[in-house]
Amino acid sequence: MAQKYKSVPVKPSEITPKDVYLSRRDFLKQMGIVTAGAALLAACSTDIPAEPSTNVQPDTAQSVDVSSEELTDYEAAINYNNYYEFTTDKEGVAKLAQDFKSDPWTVEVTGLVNNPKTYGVEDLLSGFTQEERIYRLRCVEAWSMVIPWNGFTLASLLKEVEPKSEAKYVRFETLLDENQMPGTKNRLYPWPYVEGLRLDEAMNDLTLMATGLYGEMLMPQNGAPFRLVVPWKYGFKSIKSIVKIELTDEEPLNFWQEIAPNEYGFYANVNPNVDHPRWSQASERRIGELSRRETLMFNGYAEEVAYLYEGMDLTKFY
Ligand SMILES: Nc1nc2c(c(=O)[nH]1)N[C@H]1C(S)=C(S)[C@@H](COP(=O)(O)O)O[C@H]1N2
Ligand SMILES: [Mo]
Repeated sequence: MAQKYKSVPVKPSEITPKDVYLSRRDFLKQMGIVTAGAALLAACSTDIPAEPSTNVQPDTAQSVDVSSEELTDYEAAINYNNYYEFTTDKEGVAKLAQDFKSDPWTVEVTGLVNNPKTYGVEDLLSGFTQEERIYRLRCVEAWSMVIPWNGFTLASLLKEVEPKSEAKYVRFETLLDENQMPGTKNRLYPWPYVEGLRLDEAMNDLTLMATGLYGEMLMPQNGAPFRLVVPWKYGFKSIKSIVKIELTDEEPLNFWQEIAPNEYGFYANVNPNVDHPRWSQASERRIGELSRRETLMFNGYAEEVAYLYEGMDLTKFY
């Protein structure tokens, strides 16, 4: 399969503009752009996904006039963070998270390792080589972005703690703090948020511990101070605000698997040929574009990661 699927590099034109991605509210102030997007969507609504995208050229914007009602719909479409600890309302996360305390912070690295260690913020920011990585982020809900992250490879951290030979998986845990995270008072969800990777996936060079995006420190709604980014997997694998990393010999049960095992698997590799039980995964809505894109095998990172799944039947749900 490594030869069957090729990697597709992110082109500069694919990068989700910072204003679209980060400060949705500020972006709205550029009314021309916003209204143009809304107008075009209203004009050709039949084949447009429920949540329209945004990146209409400013030139076009000048010539289009729409009402403010459409603006509201448009804002609902792009005010987008998934962070259920705050709220399930994508538009509400940024505001609820604005006072989140991400410093002081510790990340405990424990379990089947020779050198367990608890890292502070400075240890992680200065102890590992910080890089910029431009990655696609493909949510299981079939929308996507392209984001320039800052961070260091998870591999560099794992090498320092030295996984034991019995270690086969890595389990990650998000902070659970009811006082700061109002969504966690909802007992219907199995808090804390947990994710997991196979150790070889965790050691892959693409797997990033993100500390920032667009050259700035991570914002709380994006998972400050440290979050995982696993670009070939659906977005829910990219767990936010990590407090604990544990090396184990058992496959961790992740948050979404626990909630709906028939809909969310452990591997959750982006795969256009395996649909979600309730929707197709063949295409996606790229934030900033008007028409849908075809979803790429392994989100376009096959060359880097297909070897990890040799022998697995990729037509099956994992
Ligand atoms: N702790 C935690 N991590 C999380 C989530 C969450 O609800 N809680 N949502 C996930 C989902 S579904 C996606 S698509 C991405 C979204 O990341 P972004 O808001 O930075 O774009 O975060 C992932 N990490
Ligand atoms: Mo997601």
